[in-house]
Amino acid sequence: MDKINISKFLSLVLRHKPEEINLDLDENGWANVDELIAKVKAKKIPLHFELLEEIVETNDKKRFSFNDDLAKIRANQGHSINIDLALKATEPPAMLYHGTVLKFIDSIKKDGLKKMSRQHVHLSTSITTATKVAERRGKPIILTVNCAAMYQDSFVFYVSNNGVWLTDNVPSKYIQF
Ligand code: HQG
Repeated sequence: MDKINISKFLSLVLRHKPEEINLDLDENGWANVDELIAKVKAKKIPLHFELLEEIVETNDKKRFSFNDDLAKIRANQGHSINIDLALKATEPPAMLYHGTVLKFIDSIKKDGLKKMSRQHVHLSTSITTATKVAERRGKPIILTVNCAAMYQDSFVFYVSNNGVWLTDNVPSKYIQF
């Protein structure tokens, strides 16, 4: 298994299915590094600490972080399991972007952006990033979110350690289609 595939497996166990390797995550999503390595190795995946460090550093989206003493690791965002990232509420930029595809547009016009299977709606600071997010699903459609108005109206925003903006939902009236 190469680095990319190991990284994908780490996304799976740190965001969605820790039970796949019987991994314990604390309420803030942290796993013990030694336990993670041992349990991944038990699946015949050749992980060791130096490789884990390399994956954390070189991951294209900086998906993972260590704590200060490198004893714990977690995914920065994107969880479907119920954990509390314990991020600080932060004032967002006036505009953020969300990349999606045509088949979802009617539903988004009606219900706004919903978190679907994840813990938050994910928003990007750049159109380029939003385009990449959308391209996973097809021809990109970029929605512009009026975060200044949302913030004015007391919606709460967070920014993950890797620069993804997170919020609970975005009603349609704040979205420019
Ligand atoms: C859509 C990846 C119908 C939404 C990416 C999206 C990102 C609705 C999909 C991160 C809807 C959810 C997150 C509504 C939203 N009706 N469809 N009311 N509201 N949707 O994957 O933002 O590689 O959960 O437009 O790059 O696509 O995993 O969210 O198409 O950063 O690190 O429902 O995941 O990062 O899909 O992607 P997702 P997302 P990683």
